[in-house]
This record gives sequence, C-alpha cells and structure tokens, in this order.
Amino acid sequence: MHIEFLDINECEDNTHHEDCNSCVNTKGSYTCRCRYGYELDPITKQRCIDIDECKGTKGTHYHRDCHKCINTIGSYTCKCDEYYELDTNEPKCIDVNECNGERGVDFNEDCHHCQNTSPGYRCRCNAGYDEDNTHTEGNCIDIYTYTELVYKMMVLSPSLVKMSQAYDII
Ligand SMILES: [Ca+2]
Ligand SMILES: [Ca+2]
Repeated sequence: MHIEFLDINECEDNTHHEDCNSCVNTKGSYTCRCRYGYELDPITKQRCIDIDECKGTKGTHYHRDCHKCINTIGSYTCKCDEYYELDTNEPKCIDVNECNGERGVDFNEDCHHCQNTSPGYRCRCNAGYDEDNTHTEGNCIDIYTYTELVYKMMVLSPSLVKMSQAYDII
C-alpha cells in the first residue's frame, strides 16, 4: 500500500516562524536558510538565531583589530582603546589621526609640528624647544624654562650650591 504524505507548504502558507530568514519547504516540515550573522537554531531548525561573534576567536569570528567585542543582533561592534576609534566600514579599531584635528583640542597647544603615530602622536619642535615624545601625546618644552628650572633646583639644594660655589658657578 502506498501512503501519500499530504505536505503542508509552510513557506507558501506563511505559517513558518517569523525569524526564519528564508523558508525552505521540506516533506512534512520546513527549514530555513539564514542571513549572514545568523545561524539555524540547532534545536528546532525552523528559525534563525543571532551568532554571538564575540564568543568566538579574535581574528576568526571577529576582527583582530576589535579591542572589545560587543555582540549585536545580526552583527557585532567594538569598543576601542584610548587613541583609537571605530572604523566606519568594518567593525575594527583604527588609530585616531590627532594631527588632522584642531591644535589645543585634538593635539597639544605646545606641539609645533604634529606627526601622527599609532597610538597617539609625536611632535617636531621649533628651535629653542625640546621635543618631549616620551608619552603618547607629544609636546614641545621651552628650553629656557627648563634651564631656569634646573638653576632653581640647584639654588634650593644646599649641597649643589656648595658644589657650584666650589667650582665658582654661582
Ligand atoms: Ca551577533
Ligand atoms: Ca594617532
């Protein structure tokens, strides 16, 4: 005896799960094809669920330049470290070019010639200034102010004063 299955086409009837991205009718049932960023629910196989990319491996499931992965429905985004910003095209962190910004706002007021680095920036200074690029944010220091500071330190330190007197500096 041959029994003919009466198949209901849930895809045509629109009785499939609303989270089924693309309905595929099967004999006696249906399944789904899922959009990028979604996967088939392994239990029901009748709906698409968000992939938590952040639970995966950096560089494989989410971008290697994503500092802190934050899962979103259908995708993910990144929280970036200081001196970095989120790229507009990809979920990754890119260096901020502070030098393209405004003096005194995006880079130090005293930075004469800003040069972008990743992270931060360094400074080239005019004559009479010392370049201080030991920190992420470069700076230019007036040599005169610096010399004056050293002189004051010598004056305030008795041993140095004695030493300087011995050498007839003061
Ligand atoms: Ca996701
Ligand atoms: Ca930078």
